[in-house]
Formats: sequence, C-alpha cells, structure tokens
Amino acid sequence: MTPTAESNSSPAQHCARLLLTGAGGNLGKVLRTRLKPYTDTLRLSDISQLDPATSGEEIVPCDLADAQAVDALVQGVDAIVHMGGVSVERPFEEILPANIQGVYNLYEAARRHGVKRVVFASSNHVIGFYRQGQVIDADVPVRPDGYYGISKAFGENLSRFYYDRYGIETVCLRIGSSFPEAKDRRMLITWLSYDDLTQLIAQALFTPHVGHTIVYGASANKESWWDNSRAAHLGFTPKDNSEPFRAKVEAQTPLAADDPAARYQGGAFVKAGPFES
Ligand code: NAI
Ligand code: 15L
Repeated sequence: MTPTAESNSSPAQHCARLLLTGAGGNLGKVLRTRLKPYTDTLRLSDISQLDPATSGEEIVPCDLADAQAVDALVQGVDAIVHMGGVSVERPFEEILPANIQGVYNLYEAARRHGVKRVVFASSNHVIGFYRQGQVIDADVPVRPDGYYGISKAFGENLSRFYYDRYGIETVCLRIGSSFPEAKDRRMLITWLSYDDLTQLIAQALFTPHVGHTIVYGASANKESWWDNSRAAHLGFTPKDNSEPFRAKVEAQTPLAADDPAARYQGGAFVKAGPFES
C-alpha cells in the first residue's frame, strides 16, 4: 500500500531527514503536509518566506543561485525533493540563476555531502514541441518549448552526469499539469492529481535501485501522450483520472485547430516570448 498523509510510511519508505526545495510554491505547500509521513525531519526551503516550522519540520531559507547557501542547505539530509525554481516560461535572465545555476549548486552540494537520492521536478515542457496525440516515451530526443523547458532538460542531463560520474541516483519527474482540477482540454490529458504526485514522489524516493530514471507524471487519464514503460521499475500506478472535470472543460469553446497551443504538447508555452522589451 502506498502511504498517505493519514497513514504511517513503511520502514522501507522512510528516511531521517528529507529536504524539500520550493516549499512555498503551489506543489511545495501540498507536499509539505504529504511528505511528512516519510521522514523524521522535513527540511523546508524556499526563497520566499515560509510559515513557521511545526513538529518534525525545520526551515532553511535559501536562494538556489547562492552556492554557499545551497551547500549549507543540503548538509545533513538523506534525500532531496527538488521543486524550487522558476516554474513557467520567463526571460532567460530569470531562468538562468534559479533553474540552471541553482540545479548545479544543488548537485554539487549533494556530491560534497554524500546525498545519494534526488527527485527532480522536471516538466513536460522538455518535450513540449512534440505534437499533441503523438505517444512518446522518455527516450525520445528532447524538444523543449522555451527557456524554461531548456532549463529542465539541463537538469535532466546534469543529473544523468552526476549519476554516471558520482553515483547520485535521480528520478526526473516530467510533471504534466498538477493542479486541483484539469482546467482545459489539454489538461484532461496532462493532469496529475496531488495523490498521484505524492505516490510518484514516494516511489521515486524509496524504490531501491533507480539509477537515472525519467518518468512522466500524469494520472490515469482516458487519453495519454506519454508511455512510462521505461520507468516501470518505479511501480508508479496512478489511481485518479481527469474524467470528473470533462463536462466542465468541454463546455468551454475549443481553441482553433491551427492554434499552436492546440497542436503541441506544451500548450500555450509554445507561444510565449520573445521577451524583448
Ligand atoms: P511554484 O512556482 O508555485 O513554486 C516554485 C517555488 O520555487 C516558489 O515557491 C518559488 O519561490 C521558489 N523559487 C523560485 N526561484 C527560487 C530561487 N532562486 N531559490 C529558491 N527558491 C526559488 O511552482 P509549482 O507549481 O509548485 O511547481 C513546483 C516544481 O514543479 C517546479 O520546479 C516546476 O517547474 C515543476 N513543475 C510543476 C508543474 C505543475 O503542474 N505544477 C508541472 C511541471 C513541472
Ligand atoms: C509546468 O511545467 C508548469 O510549472 C505548470 O505551472 C503548468 O504550466 C504545467 O507545466 C503545464 O504544462 O500544465
């Protein structure tokens, strides 16, 4: 059984100190509660101010772009769930420090402090320029749909290097759309419920041998563009699906068929920019 926030994790799904970056973000706030059963101490970090620590928590504020601060942040943890960074398409100058320098700082700190497992929040925007309807697995060449997607591809490649060179295991989660509800037609396919996200992270943290794994993060939706057979060893078995949102979504006027947001898997991200002032 996969533990939930209401049940205790099994000894095999538990660690002494777990670091969650991006703890002040949308998913970070959800995971702050849901990851507690998996650890004695949940170390929470963000560049933004967090609610004060409660029992079993510690707060370590940190800018991921600050190498020294990241080194201190990572010291003493057993595993890392890395959700922090810029989470949408933005000018490259904003992406660079948080997502590129930041993920490098994190892996360098993990190497120095002997952390052996990272769960990295990648994104579907690594493959955003594949056509909607095309089914792809995690071995296809990346086709990022912007600087944000490029930064996530960098994180995937960096983590592969840190596995090959230093044996740090990483599961890269190519998360689809993790929100309370599927909000549009694309999200009927890309939606990942919070319960399924939590299960995916637990499997990524505690499956014994993951090496370097890339897995798509979507619930068991009626339609899927993503084939997770390459990540079957994680045993990720999504339980939810987006059908409860279908009627509300299908009442919306559809995008024109030739709208790039309706043609490509990355949706509206493929139309963002350029960012000249
Ligand atoms: P979010 O934007 O709500 O949270 C990101 C957090 O990172 C924020 O609290 C922000 O303050 C923090 N952050 C930004 N720059 C930072 C820096 N330089 N140093 C330290 N912290 C910094 O994003 P959300 O939705 O919670 O996503 C979490 C992660 O999952 C992100 O990495 C995002 O790219 C990824 N993801 C999320 C998806 C979703 O559907 N929510 C889909 C695909 C990927
Ligand atoms: C992402 O990577 C973003 O972080 C999130 O805010 C959504 O836009 C999601 O992808 C998506 O593609 O729906």
